[in-house]
Amino acid sequence: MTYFPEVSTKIAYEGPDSKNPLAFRHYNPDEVVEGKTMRDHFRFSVAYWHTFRGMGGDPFGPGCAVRPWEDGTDSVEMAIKRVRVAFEFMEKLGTPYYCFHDRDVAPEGSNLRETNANLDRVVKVLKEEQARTGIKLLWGTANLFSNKRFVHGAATSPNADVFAYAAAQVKKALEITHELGGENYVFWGGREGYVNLYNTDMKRELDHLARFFHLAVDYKKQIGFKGQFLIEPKPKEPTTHQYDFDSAAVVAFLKTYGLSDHFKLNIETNHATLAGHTMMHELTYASMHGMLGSIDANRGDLLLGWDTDQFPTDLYLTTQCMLVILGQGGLAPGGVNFDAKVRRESFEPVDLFHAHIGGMDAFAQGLKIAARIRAEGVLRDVVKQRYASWDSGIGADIEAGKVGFAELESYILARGDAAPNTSGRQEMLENIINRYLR
Ligand code: XUL
Ligand code: CO
Repeated sequence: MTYFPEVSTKIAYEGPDSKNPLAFRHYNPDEVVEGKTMRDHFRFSVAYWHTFRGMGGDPFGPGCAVRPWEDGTDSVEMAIKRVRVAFEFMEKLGTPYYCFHDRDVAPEGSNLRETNANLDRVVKVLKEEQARTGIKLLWGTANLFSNKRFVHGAATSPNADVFAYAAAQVKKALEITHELGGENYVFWGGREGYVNLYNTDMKRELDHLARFFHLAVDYKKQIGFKGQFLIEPKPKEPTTHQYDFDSAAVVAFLKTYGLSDHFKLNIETNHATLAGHTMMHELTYASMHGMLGSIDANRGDLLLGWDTDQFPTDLYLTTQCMLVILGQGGLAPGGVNFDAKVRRESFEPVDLFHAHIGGMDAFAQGLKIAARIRAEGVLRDVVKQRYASWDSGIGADIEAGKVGFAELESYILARGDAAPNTSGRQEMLENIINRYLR
């Protein structure tokens, strides 16, 4: 039985000159760049929710995706069949990982006990398919936002019972992620945030969120789960003020509440742009704190300005991502998860292949470009030179904490003025980057 007859074998690497739209032109899993194979650099992952649950619905109309395997039910039997579809797709595509929310893979029952039983039946099949194909779980997560009980949030709900429900749900999600050998576990804020301060005790909600994370850390230890915990920042949507606004807000939150040793960040491109940042900014901020753990690769449509979750194809973007990722020596145990969906107009199953192939190739090309830039050391040398005044003399004394305001005043009084600045050379540097962009 094949669910994707239009792709008869595994997508192959055919090299940059290939004109075959169902082949990789840059992603060559065994090719070594900076001492590591492309497979290990990226640890590419398919997002179960977009790729196997997304039907292309939008606020103006229902989904119109053609998915011949769907029988229109939300039954456990359909969920199990969908697992087979998913693994056939991922095997043909050659992605070594996938990610899911609990509710993507199995339907809710009429109470938590039934819901968990549904999940257990599907997890058994996920495990079977993982063993059959060697495809692994990059991360699991819990959907704490779709059900109406989460209308006011989950861990930050004003209703303590909802907090308890969310805790029970994450407990189970951690257990199944552990059982499936998941290498990370993600907390995306969902509805953790607020719309109006007239009805919101922000301090109390943030305290509860921190309590929730501490409980998760405790439970992780209790069950011996060794995966990395990740928080995924997002500034808005669905609430006006999402608590995990951006990298800086999340790092500050984690440090404030004594959680920073237990979490890293999962940075998503379209969330970065919604926060008014570039992806490179968000990655750099997390990385400089030693807290860049994984990425959700996608892009927004800057003309629309909401979370459009498109597949990444922009080489500047992927080059910038790879400059930061190479700069910190890689992402493992994290990876590059395509939190991206095909456009509503791209409704055929084969479009799922085109989308992922394009994203993987754009990252592979970005990796090769970034590696060439790094090999020639252009940016490194410019930055080093730009900060040279800190390497000796008064700069080194300031950094070493050897001088205070009085000494600095004497220093400037003796010199009369600060040494002249040098140009930032932004345009020259942008031109240099273009030289590598091929
Ligand atoms: C929402 C989003 C989520 C998380 C996982 O914008 O990115 O899908 O990645 O909950
Ligand atoms: Co995401």
